[in-house]
Amino acid sequence: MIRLWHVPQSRSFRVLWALEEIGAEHDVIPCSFFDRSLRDPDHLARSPAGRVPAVEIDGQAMCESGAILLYLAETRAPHLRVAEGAPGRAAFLQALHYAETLGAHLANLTQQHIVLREDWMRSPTVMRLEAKRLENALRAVGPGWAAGTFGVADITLGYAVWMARRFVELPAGAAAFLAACEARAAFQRAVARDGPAQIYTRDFYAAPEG
Ligand SMILES: N[C@@H](CCC(=O)N[C@@H](CS)C(=O)NCC(=O)O)C(=O)O
Repeated sequence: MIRLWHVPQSRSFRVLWALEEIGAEHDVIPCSFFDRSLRDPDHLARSPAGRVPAVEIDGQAMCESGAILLYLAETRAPHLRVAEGAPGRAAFLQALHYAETLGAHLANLTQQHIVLREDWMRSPTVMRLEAKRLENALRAVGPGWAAGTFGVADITLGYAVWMARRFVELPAGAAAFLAACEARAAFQRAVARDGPAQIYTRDFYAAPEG
């Protein structure tokens, strides 16, 4: 049995979506950023930084979403990854990790717009710069970008683009890529199971004029 500690809209959505794609039996343990449960010693034993996702899988704890997705593919769904030595492996790895380039800007924008609650704490310059850098990074993403066929790299990227639409107008290629992700039945099932919004309560967070 796989157990997933999950906060709606967070990176644990990547794992939720992957589990739906695979059809693997699992339990979801809903968590909150607001009740300090992620700082409990039990949770810190699973995730030393006190974050989500955390999983128990095959008798071990894991807490890095990219590693969890790759492990799930290797152990349960080889069609969702490109194997070592197979054609397309380099593009697959590139896409899997390019999601982190997008993720760095998303984390900064989330911190500026949402985590910092008072205007005096925020930097309009950082908000504009991060939105611009996110938009530029998104220009590399297009339909079938990851490896030609759908796999876990599309999940890491798809989640990032899904979040990015709250901060920037998506370039055409990224919008088409997201539309393909959103059309997947497994994505729709994961959205239905995600839970009430905890992070993003607005559809769009515009950068301040400057
Ligand atoms: N590299 C980790 C990052 C995990 C992470 O930062 N998760 C965020 C939610 S998206 C979190 O739990 N934040 C809570 C905190 O920082 O206290 C991954 O991809 O799984």
